Amino acid sequence: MMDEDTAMLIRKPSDLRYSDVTPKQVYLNRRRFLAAGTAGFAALAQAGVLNGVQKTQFGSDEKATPYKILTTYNNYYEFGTGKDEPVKLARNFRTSPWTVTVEGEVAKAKTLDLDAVMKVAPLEERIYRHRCVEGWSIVVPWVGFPLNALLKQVEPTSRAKYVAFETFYDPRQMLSSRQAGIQFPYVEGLRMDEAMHPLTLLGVGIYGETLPPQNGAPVRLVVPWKYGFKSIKSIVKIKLVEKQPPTTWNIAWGEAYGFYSNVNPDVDHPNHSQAVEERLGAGGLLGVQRIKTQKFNGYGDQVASLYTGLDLRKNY
Ligand SMILES: Nc1nc2c(c(=O)[nH]1)N[C@H]1C(S)=C(S)[C@@H](COP(=O)(O)O)O[C@H]1N2
Ligand SMILES: [Mo]
Repeated sequence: MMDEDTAMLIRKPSDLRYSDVTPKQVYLNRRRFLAAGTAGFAALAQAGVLNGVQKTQFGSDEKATPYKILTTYNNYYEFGTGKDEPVKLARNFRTSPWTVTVEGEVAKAKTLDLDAVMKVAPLEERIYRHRCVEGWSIVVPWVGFPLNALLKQVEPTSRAKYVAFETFYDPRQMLSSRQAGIQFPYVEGLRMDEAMHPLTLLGVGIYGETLPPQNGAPVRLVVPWKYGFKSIKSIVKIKLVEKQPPTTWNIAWGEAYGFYSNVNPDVDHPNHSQAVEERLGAGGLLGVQRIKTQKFNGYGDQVASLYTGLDLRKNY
């Protein structure tokens, strides 16, 4: 855990030069600032709200987990190893300016700023189940677009077999690897066909607003049929590669965290049964509901064919 000195380093004084899109908390702070008559930032009045989001039918029958739970119970080790820490320690995380570089086995490598990321494809709402390997689950109304829209833009070469992702890392704003117990920058990977699958999203918001820092602002991966740790937050680099890339949790504990990490109730984690899960906020006020975990987190009809002929016990 963190001592006070570390916390001081991480909590930078709030900086009012954020550009156009601003996480809700910053926006609200600024509103209070405005109300106090300190300075004029009227142009930022719409910050936080994402306009023109296409409502889809996707998952609309699911009951979304309340915003309060999604934004106060988080795994984001760069900002603390406790679920309640990221909301506090990521509060002043600087996510503007931001760029995402897409490179490697592509004909047209490019670096996009956040405005360009937002214009890759129309923003859609997708309500997805999310299952953490630790045994809790949530239902998230994401805003984002299929990752394949971005990958097609850079024109993958025939050698592109995997996609490697990397999270931003700044030791002045984040924990050290030693403090967190995992290697930074956080890295993840997908097989090319998984990355191109229409369910796989680049997420830029929840509940119609930009991502709060603790949820992986400004842009993160969302892979709903895999355990939560595959959905890497605050992405700065996407590299198309020939060989299966290393992944942070696999490096930390290989027997527990495989490359595939498809949700599978038949294959247990050494410390956690994967047969059941606790759905947060579904059992009344702050309560949880114990439910059976579904293979591929219930998305098997759409993704099982990706794994035909693959031993999912060996390739956990
Ligand atoms: N960079 C980074 N990405 C990360 C993590 C992390 O610690 N660092 N935690 C993962 C885990 S274990 C989960 S369950 C989800 C949690 O996402 P949420 O906080 O939006 O629910 O983020 C994933 N992405
Ligand atoms: Mo997780």
